[in-house]
Amino acid sequence: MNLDKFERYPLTFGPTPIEHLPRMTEALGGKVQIYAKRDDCNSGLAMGGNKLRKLEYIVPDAIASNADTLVSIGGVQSNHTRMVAATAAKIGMRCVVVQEAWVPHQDAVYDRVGNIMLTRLMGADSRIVEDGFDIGIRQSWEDAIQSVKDAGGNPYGIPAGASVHKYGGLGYVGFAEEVRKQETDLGFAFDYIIVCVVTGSTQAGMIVGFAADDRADRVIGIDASGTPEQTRAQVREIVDNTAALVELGRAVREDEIVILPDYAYPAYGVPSEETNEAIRFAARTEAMITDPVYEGKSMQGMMDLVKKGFFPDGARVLYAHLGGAPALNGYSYIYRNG
Ligand code: 5PA
Repeated sequence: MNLDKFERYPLTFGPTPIEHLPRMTEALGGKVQIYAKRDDCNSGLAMGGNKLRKLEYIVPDAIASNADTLVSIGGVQSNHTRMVAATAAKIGMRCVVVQEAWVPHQDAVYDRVGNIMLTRLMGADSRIVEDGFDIGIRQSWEDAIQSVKDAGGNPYGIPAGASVHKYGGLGYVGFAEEVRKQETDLGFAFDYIIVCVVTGSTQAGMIVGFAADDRADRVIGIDASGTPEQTRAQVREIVDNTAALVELGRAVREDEIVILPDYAYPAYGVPSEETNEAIRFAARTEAMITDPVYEGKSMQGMMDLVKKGFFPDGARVLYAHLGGAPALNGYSYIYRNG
């Protein structure tokens, strides 16, 4: 496997810490050791998160294309569009982001706070449209790309979550390589990795990266899209494309792609009571802040799997914390009493 041949534009601090979570481990019965890899603390750019690992491999291509404007898409409280806005500011490009109506919301300030506020603060042209949730290629995004051209600019398109971009999977191949190095220092290997999955390139990159030492099926994707067939198909596509790029040297089998659909209910962007309990649990045991759209659902999934005995006694589980806390501000009514 060869990741080093790809140019990487640094946007992060470097390798992210892995920490043991002793109070969470204890509260979940003490038989499964819980660790977190803190990609939520990976950068000084606008609170960081998983998208920066992906964007590090995309920026060189954007610069090489002579673009002057990054154009991307997400929901109103998208972390991804915040990260694209941050990247554009950092590399001195303009930024247009389409923010679709992916989530029904109650808070009056939902479209003023959290991610979208930071996005606007960094100077991005944030365009709210009415289209609903869909992880695929969107007309609204293509229209935004065209609008930059019409205004005489040179756009560089980045699809939702930077996922179906040709280099979208590379960043999380790097994550797997980083974990392998950290495991050498720690003196043990993790038995499972828990990751939230929606647009797919985070998990797809991990699958390819961990396929190199034959443990891709230990990457447990917790779907938060509520459209798991579409997410799985997108993961499959990104796995194949990324495996070819890094010359994995073998095909990834269907059974090496593990995505559990059981925790996304009632819908994308809407937390269940169990999700809210998981968010409170992580906050109260470890002061680890998770959000109602993504990480709260993967936290809920991990807790449920521990309780159900999915992991054998003594297993070491690595929770990939991918960021996303700013969205909590759009859900203040739910957490008004904690
Ligand atoms: C997101 C995605 P993938 O989209 O790569 O599967 O990652 C899921 C994910 N955790 C997990 C956090 C904090 C995320 O932000 N966010 C999207 C966004 O627009 O923010 C792409 C959906």
